[in-house]
Amino acid sequence: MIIRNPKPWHNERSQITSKRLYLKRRHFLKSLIGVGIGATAFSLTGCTQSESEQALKASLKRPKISPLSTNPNFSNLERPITDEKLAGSYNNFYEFGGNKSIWLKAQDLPTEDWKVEVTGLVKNPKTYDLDEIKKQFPIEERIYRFRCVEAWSMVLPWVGFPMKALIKAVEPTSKAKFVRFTSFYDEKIMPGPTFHFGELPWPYTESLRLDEMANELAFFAIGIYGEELPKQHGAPLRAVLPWKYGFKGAKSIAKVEFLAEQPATYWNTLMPNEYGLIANVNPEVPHPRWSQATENFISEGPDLSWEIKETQLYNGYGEYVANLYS
Ligand SMILES: Nc1nc2c(c(=O)[nH]1)N[C@H]1C(S)=C(S)[C@@H](COP(=O)(O)O)O[C@H]1N2
Ligand SMILES: [Mo]
Repeated sequence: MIIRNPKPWHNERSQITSKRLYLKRRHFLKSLIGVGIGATAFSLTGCTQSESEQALKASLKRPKISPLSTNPNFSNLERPITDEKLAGSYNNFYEFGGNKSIWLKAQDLPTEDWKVEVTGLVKNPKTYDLDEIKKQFPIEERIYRFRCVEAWSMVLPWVGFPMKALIKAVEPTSKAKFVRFTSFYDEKIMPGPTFHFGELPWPYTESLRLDEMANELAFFAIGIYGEELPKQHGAPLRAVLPWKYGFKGAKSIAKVEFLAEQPATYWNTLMPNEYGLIANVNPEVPHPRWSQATENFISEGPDLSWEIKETQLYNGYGEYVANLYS
């Protein structure tokens, strides 16, 4: 069993001694190399490695969210929480590029005066800003397992509120059966992946059935590691659906719409032969090009950079969601 400070990010940064920082930095570089991203994580920046590290740290330094308490039902410590710098430099955000090293490019995302329009088949449509969201909804921390369809996985401490709280506020009508999340898009600052030359179905959209959105687990994150979301993680508001593959969790959401019919989504339009709307984590349903039976858990252990683990049905959250799919 690993005994460790469960919330290192709750420490004041100023209290961290230089020795610890030094060890952490060594460890961080080691973990980057371990997962095979050492060469690429910093290669796009055109700066020295230490300049890049400073820039990465700056990108991760966000206003603290307080007061904050961890929901005891989601304090998941059977696996170590993934290192903050590792999680913040190994991302998928295709608007900013097709590899994992988009953190620097993502700093172009304009998050000032963000508005989220909640609209469609609801009694109380409303456009929220971030302050209203923080005031109106019950903000808490939840530590969730995170599983990308590419088979890497992490454990991440999100800060946010359950989607069901938004449902309660806007009151979908009886006609509403689906919800669609639309990410912010501006082609002037979002070059997209270089490996794809055809038309891409921007903006990024994702969708859930309304009963999935109303499930206890479905979460809107406004923060991670006790602070507001860094841009690379999808500031200022993104979806987190821990029983589904990571692509379902749209980043930098600008619009939430309640709909009668199932909408097209970004990935279902682009890759109709991959996973459909549901896309639950399931070891028995392989991707067309790889098995999902195991996952590569990106931990922060000093000896192992990732561990191969057996994939769990619903990513281990069956007690919450299995009844949605009987
Ligand atoms: N708008 C948008 N949202 C997105 C993506 C994206 O490319 N664009 N990638 C998805 C995928 S594939 C994953 S695995 C997660 C990654 O979240 P993270 O970088 O915060 O770990 O974001 C999801 N949300
Ligand atoms: Mo993903």
